[in-house]
Formats: sequence, C-alpha cells, structure tokens
Amino acid sequence: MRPSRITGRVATGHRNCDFDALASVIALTMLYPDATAVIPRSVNPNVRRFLSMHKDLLRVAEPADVDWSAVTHLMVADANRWNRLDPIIFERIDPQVPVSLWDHHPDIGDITPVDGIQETVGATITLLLREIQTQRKNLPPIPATLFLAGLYEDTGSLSFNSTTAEDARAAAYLLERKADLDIVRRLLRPAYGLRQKEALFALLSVAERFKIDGFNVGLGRIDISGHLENLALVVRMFLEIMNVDAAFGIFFQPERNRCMVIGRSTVEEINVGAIMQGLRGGGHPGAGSSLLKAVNPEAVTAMLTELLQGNRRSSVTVSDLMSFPVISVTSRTTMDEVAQILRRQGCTGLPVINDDVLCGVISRRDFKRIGKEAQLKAPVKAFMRTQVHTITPDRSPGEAVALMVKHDIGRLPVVADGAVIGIITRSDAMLYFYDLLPD
Ligand SMILES: [Mn+2]
Repeated sequence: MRPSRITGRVATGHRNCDFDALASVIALTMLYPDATAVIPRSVNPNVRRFLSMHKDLLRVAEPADVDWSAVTHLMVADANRWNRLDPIIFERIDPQVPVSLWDHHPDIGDITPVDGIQETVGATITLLLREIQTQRKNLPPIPATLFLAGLYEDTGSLSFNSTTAEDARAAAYLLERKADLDIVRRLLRPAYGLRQKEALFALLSVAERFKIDGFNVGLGRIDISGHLENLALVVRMFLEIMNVDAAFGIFFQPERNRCMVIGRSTVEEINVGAIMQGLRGGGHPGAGSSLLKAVNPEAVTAMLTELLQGNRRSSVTVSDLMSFPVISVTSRTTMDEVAQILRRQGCTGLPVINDDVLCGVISRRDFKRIGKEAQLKAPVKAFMRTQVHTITPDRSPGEAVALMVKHDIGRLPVVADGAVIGIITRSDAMLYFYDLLPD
C-alpha cells in the first residue's frame, strides 16, 4: 500500500546531499517534530550508504512522496539557492509558502526566507545545534554521531580556515552526547576505489626516494587514461606509505597530452605551493598542484626535481617579516642602560654592534647572571653571548623558526653583506604561520 502523501511542514537540504545537509535536515525535524525530512534524490555515495544502513532509524522521505501543493512551510538547510534543491521542489511548490532558511554559506542566494539563521560558520549543523542546545532537546548518540560527521566533513575535522570557535564547541557538545568517532571516521572514509588503488600501486612501483636538506621526498610518474578522480588522495596515501616528508605525483594523460602534478608536504621547509608556482600552478605550503598542457612528461619531472633541489624558498621571506631599523647597543653600553632600553622598547633582547660589526646578543635572561647590584654598572661585554646565530633575508620563516628552536633563542639578527639589516623574532615568524600578517 502506498503511504499517504506528505503534507504540511517539510525540511530539506541541497542536492548531492552531504552529511552536513543530512544532519541539518534531521536536526530540523528534532526542532520541529511535525516536520518531515525530505532528502533529494541525488546524495553523495557516503551519505547513500549511511541512509541505507539507518533506514529504520531515520524517518526520511523522497521529494516524490510529498504532495507539494499541500506543503505549508518549507525549511531549507545548507543551501541558499533554489537550484541547489531537488528540481521537483521549485517546480511544484506554491511560491507563497513561507520558507525558513538555515545556512552557513557566505554568498547571498535567491531564497528569501521568513526566518532561520544565515551565518558564516564551518557547518550548517553548528547553527542548528545552537537551537537544539537552547531548547534543551534530547540528543541520542546516533543523531549526535551523524551531526558530528556533518560538522567534521564541512570543517575538515575542525581544521579548515572556515572553522569557528562555535564549531569547535558544537563538536565538544556532540562528543558529550556520545557521538561515536569510530563511526564518524568510517562514514567519512574517502572515495578510494579500484582505479585509485591501481594508480597508487603504479606510483609506488616506480617511486623514487631522495633526500633534500635531510628531508625525505618521494616522487613518482605514471601514465593514466581517462578521467581519474581524487588523485590528491592517491598522493596523500603515497606519502603515507612511502613514509616521506613530502611526496609528488606526476600523472601524464597521453591522449589529452597533459600532465597533472600534485604535491603534498608535511614540513615547512618543502613548500609545495612555491614549487608549484614554478610549474605555473599553485597551492599552499602543504598542498598544491599544477596542470600542464602540451608538455613532455620527462621535462616536467626534470623541472620538478630541479625546483625541489634549488628553489624551495617560500614566497614570504625573512625580509618581509623582520623589524628594522635595528635597535642595538655597543659592547660598552652598561647593563643598566640595556635594561632601560628593553623596558622602553618592550623587547626581550638586543644585538650588540660595534662599528657595524655584530659581536653579540644581550637578552633579558642574561640578567639572571647578574649577582650584585653593582654589576648593573658593568658593560654589556661581560654578559652578552658572543656566539650569535644569524639568518639572511632571503630565507623562509620556517627556516628562521627552525634555527630559533634549535638554538633556543627568541630572535635572529638578519645579516646581509656583513651588516645587520634587521631582526626577526620568534613572534614575527609565528605571526606568519598563524596567518596574522598585515596585508
Ligand atoms: Mn554545509
């Protein structure tokens, strides 16, 4: 017997339904118990698997089960455009029906809601969890697990730049509600199919491994035919199986005469984005790619190798981060005066320069070696450290940090042609890593 057609209040999400959309729609039915969850016909493979496993637990309907002329309230989650919804909805729904919208996308869509929440956060489910917590709704472990899958999928497990503090608090709340991380991981398992496996095995069988500045790099080149998705995943697995610090895959498609180069790096010293720029591509320090047309794959391999050996500089260098002019003292300056300068300038150390020649560094912690008050009248020379580590302005922030960590120091004088032209502190370099650079 055909079930009676759905009417009244309906909640739905975008086509190619992902976990965030599904979670948000289910959350809406918890907030509005009279609402029916309507899942678009197109759903991504992971969500499809989840739905078939949880059919008996989740009440979800398809757009065809709904009597759209008798829908009185449409609730939309995780989409702000009509064309992102199942086409049946726009075709059949009465344009007068009020629409509520919960969405985290930053752009402005063409759905005009009467209420809901539109805010740029990591995942739509975060916005709905705000309501669920306010209304003190009961949240059993299964929906909590689904919600966490949605939150992690859209925020890269809270690692994407779009992640907000509220997303992290939402994750904490879901873990308190016994969301199961084993299941979340399984649900979000990447699309690794037979063809990706073949590509990975081929890459591993031709892989070369070499050392650059003490870091292990894996490189492989294979031919591929036809369309092959998710090569980035193949390269990531290649990196993990080779157990290297950085990995590069060159995928040549003879029939289209083009080369896809994909790189992944786990160390700052090997900047994939900068290397890919050398191949007319781009990316971030940790990940990048380039698509080269009408090239000889041998030449691409040679070029990449050369870039790896020679041009590993990140696009931002120490000269972009250093402070100048340099506040310095001479070896004859008294410790008393140094203390005053440090206090006045709000810094923790100073280079000691005599006649343009760097001869030491004096820092706040050297004051610990002062035993008697009288020693404050002594010159810096008696307390400065003469073994000075410096850096040149063309080095990367990563190299600066590595040097400072290695020698347990907070600053490095920047030296060019024998003269101190600036100073870089650990916090200067950290500002860069945390992306807090002034534009
Ligand atoms: Mn989303």
